[in-house]
Amino acid sequence: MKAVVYKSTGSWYTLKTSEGDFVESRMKGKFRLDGMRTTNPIAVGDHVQIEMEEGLQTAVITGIDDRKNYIVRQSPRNVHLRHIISANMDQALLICSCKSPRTPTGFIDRFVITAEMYHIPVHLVFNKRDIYKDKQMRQYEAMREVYESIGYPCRLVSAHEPEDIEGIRELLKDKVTLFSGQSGVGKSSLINGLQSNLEIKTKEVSSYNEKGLHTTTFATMYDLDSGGQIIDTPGIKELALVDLDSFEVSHYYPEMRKLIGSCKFNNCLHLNEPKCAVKEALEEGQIADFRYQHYQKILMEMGAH
Ligand SMILES: Nc1nc2c(ncn2[C@@H]2O[C@H](COP(=O)(O)OP(=O)(O)O)[C@@H](O)[C@H]2O)c(=O)[nH]1
Ligand SMILES: [Mg+2]
Ligand SMILES: [Zn+2]
Repeated sequence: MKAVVYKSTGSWYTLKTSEGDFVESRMKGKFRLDGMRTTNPIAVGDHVQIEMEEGLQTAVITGIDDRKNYIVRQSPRNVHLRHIISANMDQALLICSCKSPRTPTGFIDRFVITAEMYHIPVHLVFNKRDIYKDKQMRQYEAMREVYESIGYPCRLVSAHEPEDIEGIRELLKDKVTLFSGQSGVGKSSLINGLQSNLEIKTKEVSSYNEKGLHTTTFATMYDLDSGGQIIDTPGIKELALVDLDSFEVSHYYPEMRKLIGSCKFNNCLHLNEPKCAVKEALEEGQIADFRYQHYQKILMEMGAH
């Protein structure tokens, strides 16, 4: 029988079978996919084959399908290990806010770079519009102009506004969507607004929880009655860039990617090289200053200059 992974906590997985039943399940044998060393061989969103256990309510996972995509982070305990956050997503919604808390554009840029690496389309959802003043509205408009021009649709919402929730519902219909964002921006509130019977705790994130136990960082998939699935990722504060070479970073900047062939040097890092098409575009205002500043910062952290 086929099934999809909805939740994984250590060695047990909650699956939804192709017949629509939820079943607890364990893994049989070892799987290693894509030659990657992972802390979790099976992740939320994975499509698996299962066999029911004789006389029990549980199942064993006997196989796993190839992934359409997946997103990983570095294991906090071992730099060589990857933790697969989730697999087989159609899109990601990055929940942001211009207030309480303000989402830094550096955080947004790292997220969209990661999504580009794994070929996951991103929508930026700015929540808490009900508490924005003119200043925050201007900040939102400025970000929207930049991000929409490079291919990331933006929308302004409030989790308290039913019409806004309905707009998001349309966006999610019949798709598997990763919900991400820093804690406090309103992910749980939005998910509860979309599907009230889930009653996910809001304001639940406490720092000592995140440091101590890893149970709070497991992703969970939820069905929407209106069609589609949400993958909630509590506890993911920062998506550090992993498995990325300094020469590749500009490939994951859509506004730079199209210029790379026009640089004089084919190994141009777009930092101080002469006749660099990226620097020229920056000077002409075709690339946003803050986007380029984050690019410089990321390369510096990788030791590129
Ligand atoms: N004013 C306002 N507050 C919100 C909105 N969405 C969420 N909040 C509040 O922000 C806090 C954090 O929300 P929560 O959903 O737990 O954020 P999460 O950490 O991203 O899951 C809670 O106190 C919510 O009531 C919104 O659209 N407007
Ligand atoms: Mg939450
Ligand atoms: Zn260049």
